[in-house]
Amino acid sequence: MFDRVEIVVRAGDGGDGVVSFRREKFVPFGGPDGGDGGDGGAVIIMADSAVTSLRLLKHKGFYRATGGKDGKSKKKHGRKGENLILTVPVGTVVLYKTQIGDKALIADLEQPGQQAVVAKGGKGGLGNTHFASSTNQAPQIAQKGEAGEENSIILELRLIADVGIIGYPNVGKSTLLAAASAAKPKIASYPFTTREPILGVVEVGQRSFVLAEIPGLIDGAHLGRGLGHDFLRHIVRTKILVHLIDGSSASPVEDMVRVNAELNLFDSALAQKPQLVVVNKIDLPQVQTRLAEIKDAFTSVGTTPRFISAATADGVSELMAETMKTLSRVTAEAEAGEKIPRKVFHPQPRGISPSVHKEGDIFIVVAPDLERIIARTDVTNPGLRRQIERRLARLGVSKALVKAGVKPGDRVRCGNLEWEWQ
Ligand SMILES: Nc1nc2c(ncn2[C@@H]2O[C@H](COP(=O)(O)OP(=O)(O)O)[C@@H](O)[C@H]2O)c(=O)[nH]1
Ligand SMILES: [Mg+2]
Repeated sequence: MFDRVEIVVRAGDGGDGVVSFRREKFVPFGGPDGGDGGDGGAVIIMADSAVTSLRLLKHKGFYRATGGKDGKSKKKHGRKGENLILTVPVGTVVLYKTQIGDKALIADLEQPGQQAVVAKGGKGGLGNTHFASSTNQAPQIAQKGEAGEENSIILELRLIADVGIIGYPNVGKSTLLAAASAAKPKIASYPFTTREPILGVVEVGQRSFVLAEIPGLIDGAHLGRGLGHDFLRHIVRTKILVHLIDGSSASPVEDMVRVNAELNLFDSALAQKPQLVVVNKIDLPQVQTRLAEIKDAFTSVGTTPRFISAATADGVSELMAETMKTLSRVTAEAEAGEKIPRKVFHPQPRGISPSVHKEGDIFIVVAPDLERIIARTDVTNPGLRRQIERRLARLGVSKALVKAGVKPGDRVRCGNLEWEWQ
């Protein structure tokens, strides 16, 4: 199953510290120079919104991070082991499996990028340099690296439905869910008063979505017979609905209209969700003979139905492929719609922006920031002069001067700098 996997994770061992002594020409007894071992890599579980299921992890699989390398002589430290990062869908719950079969929660990865360390890397051992003392100048001891942690963990994906199946009782919602996913809903005898929708993961190629049967909604559900909080959470989250209709019903179109009216009474937001209208039970002979008639009836109310048999799975995979496509489109549209135009803050130049005015024949540039710079500059230095001129251009002073009517040969002043305009 892809919504729950159990794996064993093992962090890398720390590298060993080393016993070694300096060897130098003409120095008969060098001091200790054994380097430390590197720390072992950790195993980290990280939520990633690009990952949609746990199926890339192997059930009962073994995942390990690399160990640290041993230290070397000349005080060289061993290289650290690399962390192993396993990416999982957002909404994954991480649990420890303890010896007595208990499960302890490690983390609930609800945000993209959220991480949980599930096995800590072993610390690298210290080299013999750390053990030198006044009484022991040639220590023959170094630490071994620590072993990396090993844990059995369980990853569970808390599913939230993307697609809901709606329709009257007995139209085949449970049957469709079972045909399209690995979920095992009760068929026919399923109590309509359920407070939790039955969920299944539907895989279409490399992608997947969560499909939920929404029972109990119709049949006066809008009258407020207590639906659980979980239930509501799921139906609010669904992005599209598969509206299932029994082909053997006296009037399939009327069924659709009624269910939609009921839906609207229950929650108008739910009624606004895009629907794929699906006529079920086409394996029945009495439905077979009416296919064209049913199709025409739907066409006359502006709807194009799909035809399936949930019982024989005829048309189910095609329907799921279309559902996946519609879901992707609706999701993309919703995301585009959420992009509220952000207020753009244009960076403002610090201080007061420069202004230009004329005093007699001289154009005066008032630019406090620039004046401060000019005051400290040797304005007779042509290199610095050019720099200041470039700065004036950048600050828009040159433009302002032109606008003020400056002509080549006019005098321009800024602070204690006066020059001829060119
Ligand atoms: N012949 C036929 N029977 C179906 C089909 N789908 C569902 N059924 C039957 O219709 C009854 C109600 O099905 P169920 O899935 O429980 O309907 P739900 O109430 O909408 O969940 C059961 O007896 C199913 O076996 C179908 O495609 N063809
Ligand atoms: Mg059912």
